[in-house]
Amino acid sequence: MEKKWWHNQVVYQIYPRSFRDSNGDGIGDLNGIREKLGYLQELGVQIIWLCPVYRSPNRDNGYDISDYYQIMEEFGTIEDMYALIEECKNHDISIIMDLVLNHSSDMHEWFRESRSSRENPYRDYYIWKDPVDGKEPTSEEAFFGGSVWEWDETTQQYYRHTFCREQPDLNWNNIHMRQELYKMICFWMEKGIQGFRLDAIDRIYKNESGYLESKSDKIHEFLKEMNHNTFSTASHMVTVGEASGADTEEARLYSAPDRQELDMVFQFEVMGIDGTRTRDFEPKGYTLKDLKQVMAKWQTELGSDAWNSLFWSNHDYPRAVSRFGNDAPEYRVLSAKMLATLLHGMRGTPYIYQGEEIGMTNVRYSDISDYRDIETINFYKKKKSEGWAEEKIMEYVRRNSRDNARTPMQWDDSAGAGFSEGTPWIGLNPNYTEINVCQNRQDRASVFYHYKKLIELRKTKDVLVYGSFQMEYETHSQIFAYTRNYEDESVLVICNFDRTTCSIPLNISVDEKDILLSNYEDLKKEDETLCLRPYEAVMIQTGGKTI
Ligand code: TEU
Ligand code: CA
Repeated sequence: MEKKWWHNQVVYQIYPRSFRDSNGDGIGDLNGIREKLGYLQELGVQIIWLCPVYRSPNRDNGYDISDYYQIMEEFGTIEDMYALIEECKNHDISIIMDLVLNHSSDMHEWFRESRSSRENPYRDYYIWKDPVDGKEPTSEEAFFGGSVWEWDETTQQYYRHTFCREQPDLNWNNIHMRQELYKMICFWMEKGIQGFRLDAIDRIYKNESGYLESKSDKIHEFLKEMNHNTFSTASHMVTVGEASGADTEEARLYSAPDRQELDMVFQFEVMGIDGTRTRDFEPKGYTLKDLKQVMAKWQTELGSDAWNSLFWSNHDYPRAVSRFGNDAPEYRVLSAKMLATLLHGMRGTPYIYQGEEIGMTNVRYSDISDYRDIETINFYKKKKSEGWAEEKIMEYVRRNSRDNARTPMQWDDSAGAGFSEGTPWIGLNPNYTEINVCQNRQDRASVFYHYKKLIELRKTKDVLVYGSFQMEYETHSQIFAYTRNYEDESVLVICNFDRTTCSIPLNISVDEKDILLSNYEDLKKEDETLCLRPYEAVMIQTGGKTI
């Protein structure tokens, strides 16, 4: 396969609102990100993905854009953005921007025009429909609650919004609308942006009846057209599409290089495995075997010509260590390192969500008024109206809320956690006094140094990047292990997903110097048995020998 500059790197995802506030108004900003580039460079990060920083009324924290060419006032100015782009170059860091192309804000000029009259030239930039049998044209439910159709009194039609009502869906069937988007993408490319993350890209196509078709050839047609008009006009671009429901075959259609659409997709098969944020936030039981099966499938079925994106969390999901590891004080560091080892040893490009590299956890706010996320608040209101008990709703909220990932980055143990000198827009996780960057940097055994080592390893060991993937101990219920093979190199990754100790047969001799990385100080091995302690993770170079 043709090697690409981003194959052996990681992407660090920044949620600007919660990263670093440089002027004390409680809201993270662009100058705050600029201040912290040295930190990211020390970690070994060479690509950052910025969640939306465009002008926005913030109904959905920047995912509702009112001007694609301007910066959100709270985040700074366009000059601050240029300064950030410049400073990133000095730190050898490329920037990926978020592209929200399924919808705009209802405050966008196009939508204001569009809703003003049926004859307006911008009318067709959005999806307007007459009632069908006196009702909404389709019965689809919006992501953040209610129907996807909103009645407009002035022009006596419905407009469609897949997310909240202030996020009207753009009409991709209109070529002029598409061309406006391509022009905007080229604008940012000319400014020095080296990649894009395409928000909800599997939702852009709506058919004649206004119904969303997430598996349509049309999406691929549009992406080819976009690629041709934008990304492919420069050589150094990297793109990742959010296609949450994609299966391996669709992911290949999006990301196989010869198709010239995108470089990678985010698929959410692991994200939904326990029912988090699926319908009514209803929890779903799953076992480690289920998780193994899903992850192994993506490793092997994507084929040798397409590329995976690897992630345990993002700004839309609870914290990885609280969800897939164990955030109890005695296991937090161990399990955070274990999860990192498992993921970064796999084939694909790993994404690190801010704070993950220091082992940040979910938050447990006591009251609904502490939450900021529109999805969480709408869920609360809905369940209240259905008569659910307060404590039950709050239990669901705490487990599912996107705000778990959106609490401010914990830099140090000072009053504002080093995030802000003012009052943060959303409450700090009280554990910032123990879990923070400063503490992590002082401790050579911290989660931070473990991530740093993993990032380094992927840059030096081709086997971790291009090696084939082979499951080991496949049916084991608490061990997740695999081998990577490339030319005459082999690496074995073994992770214990449980807090109990367990032994497995290992019939190769392992020397201290073969251990590339571990979250314990030594290896506990007796004859041909390897004893794995709680959440133990070890990456061993086996030099072509199989176990
Ligand atoms: O998320 C899209 C989205 O809602 C799905 O991926 C969803 O998370 C998944 O299908 C779960 O069922 C993006 C952004 O990441 C999110 O923050 C925005 O709120 C949303 O788009 C709207 O722009
Ligand atoms: Ca600020």
